Order: sequence, then C-alpha cells, then structure tokens
Amino acid sequence: MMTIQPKEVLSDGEMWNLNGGKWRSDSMAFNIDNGDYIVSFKPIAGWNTPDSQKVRLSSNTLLITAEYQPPNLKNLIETLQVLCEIQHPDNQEYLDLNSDGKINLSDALMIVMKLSGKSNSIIKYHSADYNPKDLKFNLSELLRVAQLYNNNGNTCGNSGIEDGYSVDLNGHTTECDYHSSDFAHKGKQPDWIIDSCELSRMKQLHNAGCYKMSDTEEDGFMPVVCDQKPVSKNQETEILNASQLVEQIDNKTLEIKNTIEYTGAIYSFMMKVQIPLECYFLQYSGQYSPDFYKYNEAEKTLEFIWIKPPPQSFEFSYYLSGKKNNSGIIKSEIQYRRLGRLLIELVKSIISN
Ligand SMILES: [Ca+2]
Ligand SMILES: [Ca+2]
Repeated sequence: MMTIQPKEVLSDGEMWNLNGGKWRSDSMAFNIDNGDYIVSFKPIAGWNTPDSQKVRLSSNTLLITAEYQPPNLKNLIETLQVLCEIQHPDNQEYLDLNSDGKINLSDALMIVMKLSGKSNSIIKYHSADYNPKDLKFNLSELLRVAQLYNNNGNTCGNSGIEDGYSVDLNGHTTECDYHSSDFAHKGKQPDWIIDSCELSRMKQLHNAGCYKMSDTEEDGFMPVVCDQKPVSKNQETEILNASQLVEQIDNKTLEIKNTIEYTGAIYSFMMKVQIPLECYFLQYSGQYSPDFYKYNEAEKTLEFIWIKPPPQSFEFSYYLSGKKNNSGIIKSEIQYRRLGRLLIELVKSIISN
C-alpha cells in the first residue's frame, strides 16, 4: 500500500517505482515476490522529492508512506547563487539580494534573470574584492586600497594582474572603470585618487567583513556583518566623545593627548588633524597607535588611520614641534562609521592651566 502526501502532488500521475522499474501511479495492490526493494519517487517541479526507501516485503501487505516537501526558498536561492558562481558567506542577510528585509521570490527572481541573461546588474563585485573574489574583504584586500590611498593616485593596470589597477602614474591611462573605492561623495566626483573618506569607507566594509550591492549607498555597496552578531538598534543613543589636551613638554615640543570614548560597534575609525602653520609633525605614541598615518606638510594636514577600530576607551598622543602660546588652535576630528554613512565628531580641546 502506498500513501503519498500531500494531496496536491497526487494529480501528477505516475510517481514511484520499485528498483528503478516503471513509474506507478496508484496505491492499488499488485503481486510481487517477497524480498528487498528500493522504492524511489519521481521528482516533481516545485517540490522536494522524498528520499528513496529500502523496504522488505515478507508478508502480504506493505505500507509505505512518503511526503513531498514544499521547496525551501532559502535553499533555492543558495542553489541559484552557486549557479551564478557567487560564493556567498552563510549569511541570511546576504541572501536578501534586493535589501528589502525579506528572503522571498523576488531575490530568487533576480538571480534567475541574471542566469537567463536578462540582467547583468545583479552581481557586482567591489574592485577591492579580488583575492579571492568572494563577497568578503580580507586584510590583504584592505591593504591594497591603503596602498592606492598612500600613492595619491591610481591608474588602470593590467586586468590580469592584481585588481586591474596600477600605482604607476606615469603610464597614466584611465580607460577602465573607476575603482569601486573611488566614488562620488561630498560633492566630489571620482577622480582617480582614493582619499581618506574613501579609505574610511573601505575600512568599514572590511571590518564588517562582507558586503552586497545596494542602490541606496554612496558607492553602490552595503556592509554586511559576516558573523551575524545582532546589530544594535540603538544607534541614535550611541555616542562618541573625543577630547585633546595640549601640553608643552620641552621648549620646542608639544604633546597632544587625545582621549576617545564611544559606545556601540564601530567599523571604521580615523583622526584628521589640521595643525597650525608654525608647527611640524614629529611622531606619535600610545598603546593603541594608528596603523599608519599621512602627513602633508604643505597643507599641514595629518591623518591617523586605524585598520581595526581601537577599543571603546583609549588614549593616544602625537607630538608637534612648536610653542603652545605661539601656535594656533589644533583642529582635529574623528571620522568614523558604524554600519551606515560617515560620521564626524570634533575633538574638543581641554584647557589646561
Ligand atoms: Ca575577497
Ligand atoms: Ca576619489
């Protein structure tokens, strides 16, 4: 006796066989010898086929029950992504391709359109995601963007080498697409230069770990936290405070002691300083020193860059040549990102006696 469920699939006719023989459509009794048999079920479009069953017939009647399962959409989308050669992280949020907060048929449809050649737009990799191209950013990929930033410019490179960009500005060609990190922001158009704001964006993407495309974000990508730690919903109440204390430590050296405290998670962190005309940058120190810095003596700008944001409470000092009373105000700000846009917090000056 064969019972197949649910009822909706039964209209499909011949649905099962014994030992790979002819497909049978009914649950009527028929004569076969006692013995071991493999019962297999016919795949039906839109349903998950039950596993084959090994059965032993040793009496007159054998009862077999099988149930077709409705398709699991998440599995379907994952399967389609594999067909599209997307190596996705195991992340619900990533499966939400159109970023509407749901994993549903429209996500599957986007992939089907891509597979059928009707749309090219669904998979766009970030230029920095090249080694490997896996919708994740590793440290080496971040450092490559840091290299472009430190080079003050980039050009098209050999598409077969590295990420297809070059730090050689002499053989300057700009016939390829802009690097994904070189995007329009704050009224600036892509300009073949990765600036500190663009690098900060890259650090945010790297520290979140994964990304997906997004039409609403400035660069067309959206950071996704790979490890799926719950994202705080209280971002409005999260704070960041920064202050600086300027002290004369000998007759020609100033120490600028910075104290930074914040709550919540931060995915990108840097400090930008405009130093007075009379001053020169000397060095920095502290347990949580930046990973690198950039000093432009002509413009008197100083940028300190941390790859991993420092802990929620930390101190950091840097030193300038100069005299406190002669020098002007040191204007400093923290540029940081949580999971969204660039945030800026001015570093308040603490007046010492
Ligand atoms: Ca990658
Ligand atoms: Ca740029």
